Amino acid sequence: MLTRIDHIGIACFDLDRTVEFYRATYGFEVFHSEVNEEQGVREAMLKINETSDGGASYLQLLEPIREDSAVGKWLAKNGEGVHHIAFGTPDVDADADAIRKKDVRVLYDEPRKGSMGSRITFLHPKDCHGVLTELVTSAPPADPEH
Ligand code: CMX
Ligand code: CO
Repeated sequence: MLTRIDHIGIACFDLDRTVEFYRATYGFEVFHSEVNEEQGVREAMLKINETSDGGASYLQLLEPIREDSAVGKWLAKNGEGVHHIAFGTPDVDADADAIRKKDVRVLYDEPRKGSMGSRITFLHPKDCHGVLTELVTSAPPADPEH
């Protein structure tokens, strides 16, 4: 079951300048940043609020590290802007399977690695009224005994 807006993915040419815009304009700070080689992006997660399902909502600022990545190609065609939305779920495998049965193309056979150890998959924008849609299950909280 999809229980929150996990994040909005925003494509930008210069991650550091875009982070600075969000800090200076709204006061949002970087909660986490990483490079996701598989997705071809350098990214910053800005935490906006916690959500009633125990998760949180973020802005995900994305700068391509390769021109032929999904974000690199999209930026070349469209310029900067909102690239995708992501819904959070406790069980991305189950939700992806259920949505696949509704004749919506799920882009990956199995979820892949997303921000902060999450597992993610995507739905084809052409099957979602023009919106590239991500499903995400956060990593479980770290075990305090280890
Ligand atoms: N939002 C809406 N429509 C989009 C889109 C987007 N982000 N990206 C592509 N499209 C549309 C294009 O406009 C195009 O439509 P037209 O045929 O009408 O022009 C069509 O989809 C095909 O687009 P394309 O430019 O030929 O691109 P591809 O088919 O090569 O790739 C997609 C599109 C969705 C399969 C690819 O972007 C993808 O695999 N995305 C998932 C992975 C991803 O986005 N990773 C980055 C984020 C990582 C993260 O969130 O952690
Ligand atoms: Co995302």
